[in-house]
Amino acid sequence: MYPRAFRVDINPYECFGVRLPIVERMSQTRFITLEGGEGVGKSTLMTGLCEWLTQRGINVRQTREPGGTPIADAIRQLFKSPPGGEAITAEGEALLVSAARTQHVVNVIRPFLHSGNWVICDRFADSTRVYQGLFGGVPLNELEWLIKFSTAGLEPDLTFLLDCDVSLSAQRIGGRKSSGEIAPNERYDNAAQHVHDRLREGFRKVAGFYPSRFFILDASRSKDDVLRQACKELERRWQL
Ligand code: ATM
Repeated sequence: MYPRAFRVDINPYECFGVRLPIVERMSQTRFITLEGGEGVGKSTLMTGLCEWLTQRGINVRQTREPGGTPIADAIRQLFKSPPGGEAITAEGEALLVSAARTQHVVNVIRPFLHSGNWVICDRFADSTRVYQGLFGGVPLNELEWLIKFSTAGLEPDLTFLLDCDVSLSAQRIGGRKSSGEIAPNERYDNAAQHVHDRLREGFRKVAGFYPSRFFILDASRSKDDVLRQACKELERRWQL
């Protein structure tokens, strides 16, 4: 099995076997990430989760990668539309997203968590493991070092992987693009189905490396159903 980053698991709801009261349980901030290919419904789930948590009195901030700070947003632009038609290597991509990530972690994610907010991030290091690692061919052990360096060891408490058949997500993207709701993504839009299949397989594989952190959602269900599955998992994990 792929080596799991070192981490001490402590049950935050118990102290010497005594269950903490609800207020203390809810004051514990959480870092949640959403992962999956394009068109699986990450943005819709983000909106639903933020509303659901806010209704429970939890301060929640949403963000995304690459991006989230002015420098990281500039890197996102460079990453998504490389200038001069120059092909970027997978190693170059890994370094770019890592540079964006360190800005994001230090200037946005950690300060939000420290000031009592939960943070939900659309994509994080698992996207690097999949896009630049399993798909792009950068050895995972090298990426792991880069991820640890750029995050200073910050790991999500929970990652929702939205998983569905590639033909369904392609259909959803096609609809949103023709209605002008989303801009075309030059990098993966025109890729053949087998590319998207490999990305999907990559996400499922990475989820297998971290079984206790990942929760796989069946993204072929309706958006209400997907949100229900996710909220149920939040309730189960953290007794919200
Ligand atoms: P969206 O935010 O529109 O999903 O685009 C971000 C792109 O960046 C996405 N490409 N597609 N599809 C995935 C890619 N990406 C990486 O390749 N590595 C990363 O580490 C991250 C965070 C994103």
